[in-house]
Amino acid sequence: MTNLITEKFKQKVKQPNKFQVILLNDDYTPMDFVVEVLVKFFNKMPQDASLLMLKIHTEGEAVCGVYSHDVAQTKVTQVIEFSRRNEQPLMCIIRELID
Ligand code: TYC
Repeated sequence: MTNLITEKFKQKVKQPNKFQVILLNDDYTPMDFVVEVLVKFFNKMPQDASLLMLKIHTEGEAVCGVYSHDVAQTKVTQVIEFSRRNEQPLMCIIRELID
């Protein structure tokens, strides 16, 4: 009975949506620069960053991290600003994770 009442009045807690931050391959950005971005903005270890960079290079894209919308948007802005300041065309996008 107690359980029934608890169930009936239990608040529905909605989990916040998650967003993948994805780096895209291009023909121009140096591999070392992409590794630097992965270490600097996605907190990857250099060895993991190298493997992830190669995955993007061969497959066209890869997920670099999953975050709340705010954090994901900030990562995209930081990566694109840093790339343009260094005259690189590297592209970074957000994709919403559907559950
Ligand atoms: N394809 C690039 C090159 O051959 C390297 C690269 C990897 C560029 C990943 C972008 O997101 C990227 N120099």
